[in-house]
Amino acid sequence: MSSQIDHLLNESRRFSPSPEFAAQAIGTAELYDEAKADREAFWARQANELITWDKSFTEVLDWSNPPFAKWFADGTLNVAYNCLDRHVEAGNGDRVALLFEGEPGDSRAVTYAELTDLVKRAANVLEGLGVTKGDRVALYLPMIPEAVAAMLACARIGAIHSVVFGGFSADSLRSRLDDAGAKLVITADGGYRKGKVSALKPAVDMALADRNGEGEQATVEHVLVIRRGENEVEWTEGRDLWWHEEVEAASPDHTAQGFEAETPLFVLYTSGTTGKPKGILHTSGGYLTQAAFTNRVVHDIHPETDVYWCTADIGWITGHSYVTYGPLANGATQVLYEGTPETPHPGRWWEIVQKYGVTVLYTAPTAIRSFMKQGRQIPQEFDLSSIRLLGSVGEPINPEAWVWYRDVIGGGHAPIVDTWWQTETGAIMISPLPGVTELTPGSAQNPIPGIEVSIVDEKGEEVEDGNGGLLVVTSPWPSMLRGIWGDPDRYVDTYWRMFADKGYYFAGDGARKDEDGDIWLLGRVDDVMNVSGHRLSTAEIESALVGNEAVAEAAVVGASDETTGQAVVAFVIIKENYLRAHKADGLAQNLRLWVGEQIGPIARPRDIYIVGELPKTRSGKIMRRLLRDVAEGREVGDTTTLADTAVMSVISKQVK
Ligand code: 7RM
Repeated sequence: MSSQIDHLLNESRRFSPSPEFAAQAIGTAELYDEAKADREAFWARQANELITWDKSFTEVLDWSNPPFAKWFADGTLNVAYNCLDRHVEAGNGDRVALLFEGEPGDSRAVTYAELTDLVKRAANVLEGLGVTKGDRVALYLPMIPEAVAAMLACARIGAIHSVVFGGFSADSLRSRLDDAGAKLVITADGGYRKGKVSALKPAVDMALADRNGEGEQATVEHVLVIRRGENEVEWTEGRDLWWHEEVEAASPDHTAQGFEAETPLFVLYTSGTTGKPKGILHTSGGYLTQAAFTNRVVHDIHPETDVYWCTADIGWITGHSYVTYGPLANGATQVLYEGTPETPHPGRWWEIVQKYGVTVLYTAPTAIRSFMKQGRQIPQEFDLSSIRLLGSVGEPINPEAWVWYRDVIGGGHAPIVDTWWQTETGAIMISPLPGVTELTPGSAQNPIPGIEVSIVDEKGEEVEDGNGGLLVVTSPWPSMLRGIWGDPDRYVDTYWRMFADKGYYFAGDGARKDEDGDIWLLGRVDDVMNVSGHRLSTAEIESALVGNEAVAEAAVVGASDETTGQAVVAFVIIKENYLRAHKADGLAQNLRLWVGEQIGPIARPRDIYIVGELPKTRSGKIMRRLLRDVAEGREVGDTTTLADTAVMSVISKQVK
């Protein structure tokens, strides 16, 4: 099997930062040179300048026992102090940390002083419940300020939080609680989603109920319940406590203690290919350094003037690094929105941008494509002129969506940073620097200063520029995962076994470097299709499909085929305005021909299914595995991590 992935699409548009943007940008070209000259010294400088250490570190990186890295190991710090108290001590207590916007329209500004007070009280509550350093605390919460406070309260006392997406079922929650051995759960009565209160507490109750005498008793001792939805809740006396009662009664004084830099900060579960979720472990000093650094230089955060908005849920790594830790370590002011983009009207996000004067917006391609599907007239009803920088994360952003994002949301001038990274990498790894890089739509472009990657074949040899291969990280980085909770062998096997002799981290993604040295992400290697011996990436064919005026979203998979080995099967969603103006007759055939013209006959889908929805995770990633089941006529596999578990039966019906 060859790991080469054929390259099909070319993009020639380029966008330079304006001189005004470049002049004020925090990340400069010198950072690349500095990091190249001495990588460890570069990260040491970032760690010293961005973080307040209780005790300074003397050693930068300990890589004596790979792949188990230690960064800044003899230094001590308190992560919550870095995100809160020090800003208050510096005289910025009145600066707004969180501009909270509830879905029903309630809003609340929380200053750094107020958030610090809340976190100190919450830390006292947790300690009062017997939670201490190293204990695991599960958070199952809506996007409200208390969720951020709960994460920081854990960090403050050295407890390890594990955030579980509010949309996950009781079963998924239970398996994560069991795997982590959580001592405490922090949840809410509910949160607002799509115009109504979506209850959370019943799922916690179910997750904690002894399952049919199966015996295994959960480790959870208490459940702290935040009041948000005014929902009736069932109460287990002795176990359940109201957050607001405990917090109000708690002392507002709490001294942050310094912990060693390698103190675990959180475990975040991501579904592995084998089904059993992996608890990705991150620690404190290195993680906070890279989260803060990237938020500063990639999102170009000027804490005094910017109003930043990362739309990610805290149940996703993006919410950890770019809602909670990075921006708060930098003392930024940010929007926190509870609800869904279309509630109560399709312009809700743009109304929020206008209301708060958002300057930097960071979101996912799936959201951008869904706004494209509805048409530009919706955002155009709002004043988006405050926006000066846009970011994208989570999936390849196809050039058409990139250009739409820049034109319609970014006023035709905002740079876009397409940021590649993973739960495992903890922070951004590949991205333009917005004041430096000449932008290429669709490409994440270059590793950030201090990060080294390569694109290799299955032997670990670098492939020639222009060819597709496997993306690897070739040297350890500060925010790298430190392991899989409770399973060190799986950590080594999953990420380091493939290129053990070279010591490379294998990311699981395909990528290609073009003649300009820009990196193009091609999708998960597991999703690569082999058609008559040609290895085709999902990203390029999907990009070609959404490049057609009729198509809003597309997902392609390889389905077994008697003559070609595998055949390309595409699932597409048609734009609403296209459907209003045209008949859909013959559209599938036209799209097959279109793909053939755009990238060549080899990529022409055998089947194109027009569907109303695609199966996505809560963070917006397409679950191609499920579409492969449909394309090959199998029963659809495990759907528990889907945002909307009903979509697969709808798609199966549409395909039949
Ligand atoms: C941050 C996050 C990780 C996977 C990763 C890729 C894909 C993420 C991009 C991207 C192309 C991007 N963490 N991915 N960002 N692909 N361009 N800018 O998403 O753990 O949830 O997912 O997401 O496949 O391996 S994650």
